[in-house]
Amino acid sequence: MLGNHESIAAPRGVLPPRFRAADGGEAGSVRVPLDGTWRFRLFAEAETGVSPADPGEDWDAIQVPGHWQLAGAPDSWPYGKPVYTNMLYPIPLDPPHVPSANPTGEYRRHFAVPRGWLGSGRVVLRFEGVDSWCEIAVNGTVLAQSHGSRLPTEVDVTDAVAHGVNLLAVRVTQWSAMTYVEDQDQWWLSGIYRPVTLEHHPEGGIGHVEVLADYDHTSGHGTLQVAVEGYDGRPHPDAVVRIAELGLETPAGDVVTAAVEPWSAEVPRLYDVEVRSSAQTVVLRIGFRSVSTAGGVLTVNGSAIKLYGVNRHEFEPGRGRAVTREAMLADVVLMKQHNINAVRTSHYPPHPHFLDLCDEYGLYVIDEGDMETHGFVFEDWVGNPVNDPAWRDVLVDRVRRMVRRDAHHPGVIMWSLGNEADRGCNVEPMFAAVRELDPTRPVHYEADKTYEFSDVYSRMYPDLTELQEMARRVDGPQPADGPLPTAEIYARRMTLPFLLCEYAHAMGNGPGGLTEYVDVLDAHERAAGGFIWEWIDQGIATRDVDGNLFYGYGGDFGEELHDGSFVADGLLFPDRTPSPGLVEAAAVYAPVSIRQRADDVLTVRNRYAFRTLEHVALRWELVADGETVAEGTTDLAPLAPGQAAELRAAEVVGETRLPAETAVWWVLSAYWRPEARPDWAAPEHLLGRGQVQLQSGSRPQDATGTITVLEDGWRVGPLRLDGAGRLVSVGGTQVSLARVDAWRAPTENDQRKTFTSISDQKAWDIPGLHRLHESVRSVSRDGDAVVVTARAAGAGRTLGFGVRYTFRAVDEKTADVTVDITPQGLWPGTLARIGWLLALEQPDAASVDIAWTGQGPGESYADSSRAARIGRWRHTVEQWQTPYLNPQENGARRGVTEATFSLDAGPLTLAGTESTVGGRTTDGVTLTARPWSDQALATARHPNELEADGLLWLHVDAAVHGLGTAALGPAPTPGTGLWPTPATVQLRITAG
Ligand code: IPT
Repeated sequence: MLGNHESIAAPRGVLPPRFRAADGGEAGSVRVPLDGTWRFRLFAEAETGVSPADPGEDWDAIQVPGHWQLAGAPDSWPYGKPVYTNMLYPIPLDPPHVPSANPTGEYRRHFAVPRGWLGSGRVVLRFEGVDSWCEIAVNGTVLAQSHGSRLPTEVDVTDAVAHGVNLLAVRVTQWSAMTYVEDQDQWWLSGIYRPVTLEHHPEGGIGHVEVLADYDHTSGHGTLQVAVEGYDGRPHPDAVVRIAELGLETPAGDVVTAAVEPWSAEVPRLYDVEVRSSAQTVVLRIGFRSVSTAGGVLTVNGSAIKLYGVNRHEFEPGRGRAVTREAMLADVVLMKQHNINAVRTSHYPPHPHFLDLCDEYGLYVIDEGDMETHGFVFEDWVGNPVNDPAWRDVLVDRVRRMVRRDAHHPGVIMWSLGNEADRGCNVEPMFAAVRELDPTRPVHYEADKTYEFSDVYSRMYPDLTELQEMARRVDGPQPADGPLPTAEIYARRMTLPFLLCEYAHAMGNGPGGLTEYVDVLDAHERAAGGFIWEWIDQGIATRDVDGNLFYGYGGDFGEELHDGSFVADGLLFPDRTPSPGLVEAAAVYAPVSIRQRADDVLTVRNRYAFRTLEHVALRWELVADGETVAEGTTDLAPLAPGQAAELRAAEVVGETRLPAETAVWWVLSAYWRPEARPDWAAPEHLLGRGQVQLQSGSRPQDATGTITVLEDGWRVGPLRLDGAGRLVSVGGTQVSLARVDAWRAPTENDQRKTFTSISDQKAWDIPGLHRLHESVRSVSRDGDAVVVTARAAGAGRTLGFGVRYTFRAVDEKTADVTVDITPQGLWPGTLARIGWLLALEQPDAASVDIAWTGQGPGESYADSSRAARIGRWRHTVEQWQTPYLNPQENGARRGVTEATFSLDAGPLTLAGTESTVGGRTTDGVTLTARPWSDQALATARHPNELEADGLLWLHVDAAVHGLGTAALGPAPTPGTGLWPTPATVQLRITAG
């Protein structure tokens, strides 16, 4: 009956798939964990020559669950190293064959069968996940061969075990025929990486439970039908179903109705359902809810919902996909804390405990099948298993196992057949199998562009124009992505709700443009929302030659083929520290939207689908010069879902007078009322925030101090210029470089060509912005000012900037500087920044303190600025650095009106700042400070390679280019990109 790891066959010797009750959900000791230390030996080929009867007494010890490649991480790599490829297969494309050199792990452990299990019912081994193919033997007899790395396997071992000690032997190959259908964008990691349990299936026990818990929003009634199977797969003859809380008790299979509270991600109301037979009791936590796509709108409980989602791979930097419960809980809590309400389990069913948490905390889930064949794209999909009948049973088996395992979870609102596997003859039977097992949930499949086998029209990474068209159902007669086979297919597609299963590629510094995307999704009923790609950077903890820890990506482990840092594209850093991108996502996804409507008006909108804003407290602040000078709470009518109210500053702040002559902002923040606040939310958890500037700061008095002519230059307040007009010192601090700048260390988004133009990096390379030189043309005295004119251009190039510096003294310690910059010539594209660059001599620049006023506290960019708010902040230069796994531009602070740096020579203050770009003047500048140059930042491959160079590098910019998501998606939109245009930076410098 058995084959081998190259067989294209569904698993053999295994039990039919069944549901998974949460831990503790099955009464009595029916599960014994077999996790812990096992014996292990790694072989070079699948035919290891080791008998399954060999107990491996003198082999190595290894921890199960775990991947063998990470057994010693981050310090040693005793069993090979991880390999990262995105679409590419790391083996020749030759299905079902794999290389003979095929790392294969032999696992051994002993186990005892608990007293009382033998002689009544069955004894079963359960594996939650083994990557990629395994052969399972007990006491020397091979019982099963299985695969489906992210799916469970159960084997009946009753007839093979005895009282006393039994030997379990598992052979696991890294490569198998199944590798061809598991080509997800992630690390190739092998082994028994999810838990293993020994279980008892008592005679007459509960084998499988199917829950139908529907909710009728018109009547407020729930309908419950719980179908129960015995372990033999047949309807259970005498199972009883009870919900104590509702006073319900009924034979299994019967339909009962009762007035209930519905489940939603907003209010995740669960009920305990007890399923009892004479032999066994199982408790499930269920939720009453309905899902529908009728009318082309995705609804839950009758209301249109928006999925403010993320794509989640399972990942821990030292453990790969062998994730702990703590990490699963951390993910769910972090999602809730960042206003995320949905998760696509990209691209496979997760550890089942994750779904228990989604039910409990309230997250909508698209549960995705374990199938991706992306690497066939390089062969124009020739040979794709999805279009080969030989693979049909394998692929149908996979979706059946997912649905059977997970269908009782209220959080799961949609099934997905898999990812990036194109179309073909096996899609229909997969779709039909899901539909047959569960007619209640919509099915998602993005990769077949006819969407014949999908209940939603799902897309990845379209640009805004296309998104707008799709959201409005006005795609032209033929869609942009190629003609569809028939008019009927096209017409049907138009009737489906629309969603973005991936968008806003969060690689490196980004995503930019989230607000623009979500505004379109919010504005159109057809749009069911979207899922940011992706949740967490999959950087693997490793060490450099000096023993410093860093997070490795593709290419750091000696792979012959790899896809570099494409694996580091999450909203969380590998250690689960939120990146600025996640902080921004929290602001954009906030359930209470607070946006500027007019100069002094904010609109508050309830974005919940079900809740009023009764649980929300609104707090206002008046912020003058960064300092909160008045604050209070304001009452708001409990807006119904979708409703909005306009608030005018004067009405909210009442009698409070605006302080004179300073910049004044009105900030409005929404928090949980204490009595309504759930456990996962901290008191300061923001449900929404908005701000408007009510008053501009007044310009500082004109500088009237005198300048001193020296033998070899000029003294202007604290500034020293040499005879050639170069700034050589500020107070007691030497200036190593001062010139205009227009470049940045390219982000990964900057590096990619967008769909329509050259990459930004290329647009900056052509004029040589990364090697600007400034040549002074004139130095002169103009009344009380020293005026220096210059031209800056890239070595080897002609394009450049006309520059005019005006220096004026205020007094001994203070001077005003105006830098006027005029791009000259015809430019190929954008600029990275436009402003003044200073490199100041300052040992240990990282620990310099910065006290500043502006939009903070974190970094922000023109198209990623919703999370920033006006305030007065304090950081070190080090804290201004964001350690993207692949170093690149980071750390910009916008709207900075004042900043004081604690230099060795005394405090240095930049104040009275103002920027003019394209004729428009605003308060403040964009400020960036680093202990290394942009060149060093661009050259480093990992943050641990960056070394302070004894200088404090300061960018004082009039503007900085937005971020966009061109690594996979559009570049910054015209409103947030920086195109060559005259700019002025104005600042007052005080030293001492
Ligand atoms: C898309 C994949 O679905 C996802 O797994 C990931 O690889 C992402 O790209 C890139 O980070 S597919 C792409 C061709 C649109």
